[in-house]
Amino acid sequence: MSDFEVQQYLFDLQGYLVIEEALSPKELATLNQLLDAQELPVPGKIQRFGSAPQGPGFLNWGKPFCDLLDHPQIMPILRFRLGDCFRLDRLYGMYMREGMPRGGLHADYGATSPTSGALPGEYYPFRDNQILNGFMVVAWSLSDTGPDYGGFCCIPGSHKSHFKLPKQIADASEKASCVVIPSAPAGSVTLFTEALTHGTAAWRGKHERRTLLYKYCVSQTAWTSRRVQPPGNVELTLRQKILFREPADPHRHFPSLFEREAGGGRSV
Ligand SMILES: O=C(O)CCC(=O)C(=O)O
Ligand SMILES: [Fe+2]
Repeated sequence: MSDFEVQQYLFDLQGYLVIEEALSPKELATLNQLLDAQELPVPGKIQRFGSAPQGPGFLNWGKPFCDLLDHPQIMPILRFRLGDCFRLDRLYGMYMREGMPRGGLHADYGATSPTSGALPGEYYPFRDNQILNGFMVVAWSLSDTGPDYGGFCCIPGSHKSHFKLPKQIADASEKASCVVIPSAPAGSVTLFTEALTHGTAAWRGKHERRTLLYKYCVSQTAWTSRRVQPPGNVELTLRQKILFREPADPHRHFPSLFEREAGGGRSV
């Protein structure tokens, strides 16, 4: 079995996947330095920074943030989930300091979602060995997160659940054995489907939590009517530019990200 087959299997099984050492030590250090240079306020009630759509968000903070848009470590997995044509829908960073409380568990698709009236299977359709689920989150860890610290938490396998999240679990997620905080050391990337029931665990780390979240969806779908703007000061590649296009039908009205002309190369 290739690494890719293992990643594919585990992603489908769990609804999320952590790839460690996805960033080189140099990439990681550069991103952290650029973030330090922003001199953001100490994290408090607001846990987010650099959000978009409200302009380009943190993409305006330098090319290294744009290089993550189509980083080679994530493209094959996104392609398996979203097909050849997908867009960047929104992004934000999360930062937390010691003692910050947890957030609520939630899912954007499936039994627990606000749209739980959707027909069974629509939130996670599986056809002809293709899983095209609407939204994927790519979360880059710029500092260590995991069971000893807090951060991203989820209920593995819940993207396929047919039942709504019980209130008992939602009210005390920190005590529920089905909720896990995956270990995602600095430099790793966590990919998850928005159909997964997930949330933010309280932060116990002495160090600051720093995660960059990029959210992608199939080209014909959008979360809001607002769009992430391309950064003003960084020249994007042809392929990166495609990620900013308006929603449209795949292939017919929205180009593939994996054609040679898009700079992706057919084997990516
Ligand atoms: O990483 C986290 O703390 C949770 C993020 C989240 O809820 C999301 O991306 O939808
Ligand atoms: Fe979420």
